[in-house]
Amino acid sequence: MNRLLPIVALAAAAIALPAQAQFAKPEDAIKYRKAGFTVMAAHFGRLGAMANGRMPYDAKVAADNAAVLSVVAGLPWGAFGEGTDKGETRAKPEIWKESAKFKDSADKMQAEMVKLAAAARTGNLDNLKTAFGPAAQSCKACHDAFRKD
Ligand code: ASC
Repeated sequence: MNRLLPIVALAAAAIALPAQAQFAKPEDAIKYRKAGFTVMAAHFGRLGAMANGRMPYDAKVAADNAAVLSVVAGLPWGAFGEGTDKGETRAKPEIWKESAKFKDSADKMQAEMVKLAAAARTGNLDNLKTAFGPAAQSCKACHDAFRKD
């Protein structure tokens, strides 16, 4: 799994790009991107629990969770297409008004998740802790700027 990770990440990036055209309805895209963030929250939460000592550190569990994150982090972005600003969403209009800034934030988060996965693969808890903070910050920065509440 670990040796395949760069290939898996590239594949995820490649399928994420044309994803926008793959949704029949805006609601489907909204549901898809929310699902991606929900999956991320589950896996990121486990890493946070280990980094903060709320869950015993297990190097393999950490590496597996981070590997999932580094792939799923590439998926939601193709689902912010036209017409997906309304409906069951907390997405702010700034996503579409400041799309370059939004893309930078999304890219930053993905880069942090790749770094987190690399840190997790070292099997060292201190490395995981070091990478976790900036990764969490990259989630928060985007939420603060682009998500309601
Ligand atoms: C999580 C989660 C988020 C981020 C964010 C980090 O575990 O669900 O949205 O971390 O709270 O600041």
